[in-house]
Amino acid sequence: MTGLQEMLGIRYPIIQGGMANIATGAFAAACSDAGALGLIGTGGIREAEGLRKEIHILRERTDKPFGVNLMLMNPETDKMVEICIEEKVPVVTTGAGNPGIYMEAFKAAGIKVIPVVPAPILAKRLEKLGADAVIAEGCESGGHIGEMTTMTLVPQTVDAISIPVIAAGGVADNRQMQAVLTLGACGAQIGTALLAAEECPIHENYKEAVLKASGSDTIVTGRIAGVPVRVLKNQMSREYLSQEKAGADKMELEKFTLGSLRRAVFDGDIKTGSLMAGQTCGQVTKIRPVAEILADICRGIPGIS
Ligand code: TUI
Repeated sequence: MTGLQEMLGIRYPIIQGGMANIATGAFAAACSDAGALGLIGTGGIREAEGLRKEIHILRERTDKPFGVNLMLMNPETDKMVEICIEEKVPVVTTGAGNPGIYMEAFKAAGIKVIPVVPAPILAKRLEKLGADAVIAEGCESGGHIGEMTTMTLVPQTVDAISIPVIAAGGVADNRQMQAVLTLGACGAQIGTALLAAEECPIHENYKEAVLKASGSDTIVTGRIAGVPVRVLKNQMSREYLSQEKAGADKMELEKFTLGSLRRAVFDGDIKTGSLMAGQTCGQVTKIRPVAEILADICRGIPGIS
């Protein structure tokens, strides 16, 4: 046991990434059932009540612990916080911003709060505000990322705070799991490796693209003009980068990417869609059930039954 299993009531020290548009109630239920902490991702939910629906779907399918990942750039976040409290969600993780203003409300409701942090300084601030743990996410991850790598971020965050640290970014197999435990993490958050899960609800074309990709097939868009996001190289991301380099402003680029994640996830448009994926895509080579992926990552780790 690493302590994370006890803290969250789960079999494996693994949290499923709260991937926007992908981490539905049904997928989170499959991950919780298989022994991880499943998360419902709010990044793609347009109206707050949609979150309540996903929570109900999850609860119909499993009675295992789960959480909600609040993507803080979502304009519906205030309402979603209320819904998490009303629905007595056991764990909330946050991403893409500082959840400081919500901490008191979560604590008062007895909800465990685990913010995703891209830097040790933010981990320190959130520890003071009562975070129960943090997820230190390195820039190997897919989607919105910070500057630091997992290799540097995890040990520096472990040294900076006394609450548990969960590693994210670059963990997709047993060696990487052992490595982040060595760096002082008590577990890992897994996103990219779960894109290839049988139960993962993304379009077949997206899955195929992840299976085919090598570790050097991702790029980061938005470093100059917007929000840094790691995606697979394709027509869309190459075009974005060249427009960005040519000096396009944030508004123009936003127009260009509008709806692109949904196009990838739902329509399987692998040319003009945003296929978010981390650098571990180079290790993901077959479609397997979630239970098998988790068991493989955790094989041989002490205290796992
Ligand atoms: O949030 C993520 N990954 C995401 S969110 C997302 S949806 C999206 N779609 C289009 C454009 C942008 C996002 C896809 N992937 N990971 C957690 C994460 N949080 N990464 C970085 C951060 C972060 C950044 C700044 C957390 C806190 C933060 O704080 C700044 C501050 O206010 O101190």
